[in-house]
Amino acid sequence: MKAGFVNIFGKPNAGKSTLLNALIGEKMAIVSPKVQTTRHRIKAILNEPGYQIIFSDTPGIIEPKYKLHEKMMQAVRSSLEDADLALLLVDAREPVGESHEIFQSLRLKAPAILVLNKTDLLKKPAELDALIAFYKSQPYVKDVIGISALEKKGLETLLEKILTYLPEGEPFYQGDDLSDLPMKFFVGEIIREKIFQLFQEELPYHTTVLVQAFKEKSTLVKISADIIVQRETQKGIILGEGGKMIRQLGTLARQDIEAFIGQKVFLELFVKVRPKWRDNDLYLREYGY
Ligand SMILES: Nc1nc2c(ncn2[C@@H]2O[C@H](COP(=O)(O)OP(=O)(O)O)[C@@H](O)[C@H]2O)c(=O)[nH]1
Ligand SMILES: [Mg+2]
Repeated sequence: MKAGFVNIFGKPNAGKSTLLNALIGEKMAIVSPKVQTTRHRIKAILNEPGYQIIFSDTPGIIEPKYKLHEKMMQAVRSSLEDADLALLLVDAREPVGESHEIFQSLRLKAPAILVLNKTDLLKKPAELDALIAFYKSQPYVKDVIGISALEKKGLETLLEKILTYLPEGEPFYQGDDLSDLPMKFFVGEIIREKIFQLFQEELPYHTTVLVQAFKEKSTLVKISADIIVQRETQKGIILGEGGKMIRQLGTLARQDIEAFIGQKVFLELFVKVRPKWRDNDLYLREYGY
């Protein structure tokens, strides 16, 4: 039996959350074309005969600008500590070596596989060669592989490579749970994803979601959630004219939550203004950061 923690690191937008979802075969982590969508460390468990892999998605590595960012980088650090294997994810279109400094600064103790993602977007396969050559010569890299997380290409080879570095051991988690995080967390994340989809520019970055209630009734699940923003004007935007935007948000989120939990959902959303919540320790703790 093999078992261990395989943690995914990389710059914002490299495709870390997409890769986690593709490896697990379920949507565990929200994805968006915007940077800094992922704020937590999200563990997802892959149970197969002969092995258990606990994958962790992490926030993209950035220079912290406010306290929320510091919490996000703490999530990255905790993933560094328990990694048995690191997947260092790079957008294959980036200039050779652009992520190199970040990876060096991680001071990894675990072995690392360098994963070049988004190869579907390269025009010529030769474009990969320079990247592969560069990273193969770095001491912290054990192996290099090109994949497309979006098109699920190269994932079987990646899994084989992962298994060669996975330690022998008994499973860390029993049962068939996909994650160590509660359902409330995933519901909040789905709502956050829709906010990233529907609203432009800075608004999603000023927003968080707190699921207040998740009650299983006989025929449906009743969920109520607060959408937290920093300013009154932002509340107005989320509500929209005559409540148009929040209704649309509610519908999109409800559909995905129903698909995720496989049950009918009644979803209630409230918008609350909490000035400067991103820099307030008490609020950050209350909202799960
Ligand atoms: N074309 C292409 N797009 C990808 C691939 N992987 C991720 N993306 C896209 O890149 C964007 C960022 O992905 P996400 O997983 O949120 O990146 P993260 O910030 O590293 O977690 C999203 O729009 C994804 O659909 C890939 O292999 N090919
Ligand atoms: Mg992400």
